[in-house]
Amino acid sequence: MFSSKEQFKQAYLQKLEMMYGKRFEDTTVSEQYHALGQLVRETISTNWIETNEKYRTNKEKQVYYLSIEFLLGRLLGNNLLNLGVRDLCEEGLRELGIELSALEECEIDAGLGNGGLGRLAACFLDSLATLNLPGHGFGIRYKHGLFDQKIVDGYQVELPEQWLRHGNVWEVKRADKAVPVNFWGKVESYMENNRLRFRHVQAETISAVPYDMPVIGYKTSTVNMLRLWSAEPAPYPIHRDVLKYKRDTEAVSEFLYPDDTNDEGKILRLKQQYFLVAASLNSIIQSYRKQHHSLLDLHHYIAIHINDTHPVLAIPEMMRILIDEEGLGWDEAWNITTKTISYTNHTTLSEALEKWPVHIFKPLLPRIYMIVEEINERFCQELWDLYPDDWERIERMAIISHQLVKMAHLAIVGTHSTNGVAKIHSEILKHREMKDFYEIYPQRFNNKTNGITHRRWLIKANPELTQLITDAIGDQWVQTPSTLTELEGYAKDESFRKDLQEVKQFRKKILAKRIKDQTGIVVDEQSIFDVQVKRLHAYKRQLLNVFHIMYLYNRLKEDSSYQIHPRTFIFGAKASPGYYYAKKVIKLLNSVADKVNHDPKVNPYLKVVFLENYRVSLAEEIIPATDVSEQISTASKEASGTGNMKFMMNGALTMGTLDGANIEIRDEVGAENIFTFGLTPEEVLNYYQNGGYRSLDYYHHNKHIQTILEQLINGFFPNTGSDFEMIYDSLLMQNDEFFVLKDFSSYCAAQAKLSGVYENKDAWFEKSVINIAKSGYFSSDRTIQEYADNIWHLNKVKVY
Ligand code: 26Q
Repeated sequence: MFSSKEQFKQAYLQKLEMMYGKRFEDTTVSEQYHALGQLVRETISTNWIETNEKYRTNKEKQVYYLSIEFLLGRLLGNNLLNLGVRDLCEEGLRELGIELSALEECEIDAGLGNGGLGRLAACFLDSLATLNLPGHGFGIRYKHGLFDQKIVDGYQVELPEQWLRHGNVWEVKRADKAVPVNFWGKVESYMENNRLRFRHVQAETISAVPYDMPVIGYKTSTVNMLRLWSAEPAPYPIHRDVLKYKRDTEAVSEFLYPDDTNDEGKILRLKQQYFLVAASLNSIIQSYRKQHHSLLDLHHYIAIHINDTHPVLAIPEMMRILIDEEGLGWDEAWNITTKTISYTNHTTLSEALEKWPVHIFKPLLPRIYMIVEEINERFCQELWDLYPDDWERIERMAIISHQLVKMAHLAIVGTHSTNGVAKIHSEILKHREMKDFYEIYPQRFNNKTNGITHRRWLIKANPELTQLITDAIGDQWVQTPSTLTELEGYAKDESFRKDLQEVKQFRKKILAKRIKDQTGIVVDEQSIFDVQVKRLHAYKRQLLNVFHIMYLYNRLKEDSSYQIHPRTFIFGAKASPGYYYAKKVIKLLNSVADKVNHDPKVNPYLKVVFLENYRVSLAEEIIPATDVSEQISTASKEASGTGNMKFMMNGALTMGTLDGANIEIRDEVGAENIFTFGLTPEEVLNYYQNGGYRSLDYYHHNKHIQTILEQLINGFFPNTGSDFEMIYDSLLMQNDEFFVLKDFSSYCAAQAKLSGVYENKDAWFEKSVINIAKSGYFSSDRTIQEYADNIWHLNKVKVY
């Protein structure tokens, strides 16, 4: 890397002038950003090559993490941090009159994901490289990431995202490594050496072109790879309508699909999934073949992980390659495939489990469909042997039934490991959602509680807190985040708590400025910053949060002696464009904000802010400034949550239900250092199973609820017409599927308790210290080490 500041400055100036053919003084900030990015990428290329060489010559086992999403965010700041040259560059640039932060702001987030699942994939890449584990990501190079959100008159408007408009300095196109991917056509059978064989003919072939990005470990020479595939026309298209072919081809990697569980069965999405899988497997097996003679022990050298069911076609695709192209028999191929591939489940919401109609699947992927049918038939035969005559069970568990292909069933049957993402979630999988499968494959099921990279979410996002921690306990926690527990001793240290309070205050000031600049709203920096930022979903219950705000508003209005500690409620949330209900909740959030922010009577106590276009880079500003982290999903519905961990690590206290990883957070910090409320997962599941909840009762017996619900429809919010009728109906006519009314009182009580604690800063910051001290467990380094040890069986590889 750069040996000194002077050497860096010299290299940087040279790069800048060479790239743009003008004098440094005449370059724009954007050019300065691109030059720095390129310089960094070139500087690590030796390590990148060496890492690859090492893996290849030592025949190290490698894992390939297949994911339809990688929510990377910005890369410059993180890469400099991981290379250990951030400070040096910052100082060097400053001497040239350049602020590093201004260059960082030039970078557009790589927003190739919807939320948790995509961000988890990004954190995992960071941990793999940092732990010197041979692991690479495979994904799609969408031309447009998740839509940009604007709020107009309180309504969400979506604009196409354009992260590539100024190019991407971190990628290298490898046109020579393009691979073909086949769709449509038909399957022919033929005899060869007395064996029945199959080939896919008359297919439409498109080309998958890889763009590779380096994944740089923290203070290590390891540089792994993220390979993103772009769909391009094949070199010699034989087509009647070449223009249509080009358009259809490019459409495959044009857009990231927004997470929309109601909007099933889009053919282009299935095309994307197979495109990712076919391109990745082709490339993995090609490079394996260069080193090894036999495919029979492939699983000793390669692990393939599928991030949810989106890449589940890796199973039949691998079977196809082994059987049709390599000439293996079914049983040999099945043995290798199941021993190579493993699967993570991220949801138990049954409506979110992927199912593809046969009439879409079969014509698009005829050979793959045949293989899935064969897998299904063999599986059903096994079930028949185990449970003779139990038709009901076999129908329930089949991979294909009622003309639908059930992707989660294929994933469990075709892999050696199925894991959930938090303890409670893994238990629900075993004992409820996937109970039948657990009964026949108990050894396949396991838990890997999610984690987050403390490098981006603490060291980079919150340098002030990082310094404070290091001043107190030294810096070994940076390499070994579990040692953050040494901070526990400082919970009772008054001067440490004071310093922590100052850091929080400083970060709140920065966020307050951002809020002012973006929305014009002036917030009280002494108020409690109460934050809920995440995708908008009914089960995440942003609605419960809004109702609490309306409750406070109503009480302040009706009773002038009612006093509360001032609070600023901050929201960020994107709704899937077709998710009508979620969009109404966004409108409601903005209507409440309007009402509250313009009412002088409640204004000293309440402010509501909706920050538009929530994304990774905005999260990095919000999270360090947060006092209260809202994690209030209906118990049993949020598989894990990972935002909860980011907030905790930055000293926020959690207001949460006993759901997902909140439960493990409580177990770590102790019940006195978290605010919990509401139904337990067991209670929720029991209500679903046995009934017994009547939302109308809560409406009739609670006057606060009554007032709030009436306000939705009685003109209380000007110019909203019938906007909120759907919300009203979902609560009263459809019996409140997510128990908003049921949990309301318990939520308000927990919030009142929290307010009380905040009055006593000593008590509050004591809890805050404990939260930071116990957050080390939630580092993705711990999670990834568990995957490496128990699922992938990978060894660390030191490059130098
Ligand atoms: C489905 C159909 C059509 C188009 C898109 C989709 C789609 C896309 C993305 C469905 C789901 C997703 C993403 C799901 C997700 O982010 N799940 C979250 O994963 C986190 C990481 O494990 C958990 O912490 C969260 O609890 C879980 O909700």
